[in-house]
Amino acid sequence: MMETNKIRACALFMIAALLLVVSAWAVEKTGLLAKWDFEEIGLKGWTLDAPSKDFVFALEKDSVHSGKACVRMEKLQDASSRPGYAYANIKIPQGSGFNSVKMQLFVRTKGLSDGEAVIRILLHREGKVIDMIPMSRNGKEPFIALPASEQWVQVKGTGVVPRDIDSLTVIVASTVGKGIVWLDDISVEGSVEEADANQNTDKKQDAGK
Ligand SMILES: [Ca+2]
Repeated sequence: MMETNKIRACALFMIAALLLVVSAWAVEKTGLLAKWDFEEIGLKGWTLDAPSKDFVFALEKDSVHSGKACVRMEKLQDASSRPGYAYANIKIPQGSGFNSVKMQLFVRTKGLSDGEAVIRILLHREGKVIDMIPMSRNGKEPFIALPASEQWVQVKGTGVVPRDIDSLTVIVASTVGKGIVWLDDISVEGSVEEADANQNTDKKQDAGK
């Protein structure tokens, strides 16, 4: 009887150990690629590309979401063929195998309607832009539309990316309208998601039929 109990205990231990190994193996591989809270680092990493002074991208110390600073993007004129944008490059660690990118940020706006300011993410391979990531909720539009809100709101976007990309460019732009966007606590995370990647591929194939 004693021996049977020992065998049972041993079998249970082995099953528990096996489950632990399987669950560890199934855990997603994730990594933070970039984070901007605009505190000590300020606007380091961001570049403004605007043909006139009608487009502003600057640090703001009032009404922040976190700490003592956020960023203010302001479009002073409605009519402009090329208003401008601000961008930041992010390197993807070699061999990470990331096939999904998640972006989170906090935003508030003044004077702009839903979607008049957007965030786009460009994919690069060997120094060349190869695509934009569809980041919207339905996985089709190649941007995150920023909502009109005078209070801070969290915005999230997730997109599938090829495993062999080497960098991303995050672009903040205002398409139409005249107004202000404040951004804070922007983070970009890469992950390896087997199931999701397959589902999204299926969706794309369905959409193409
Ligand atoms: Ca902050």
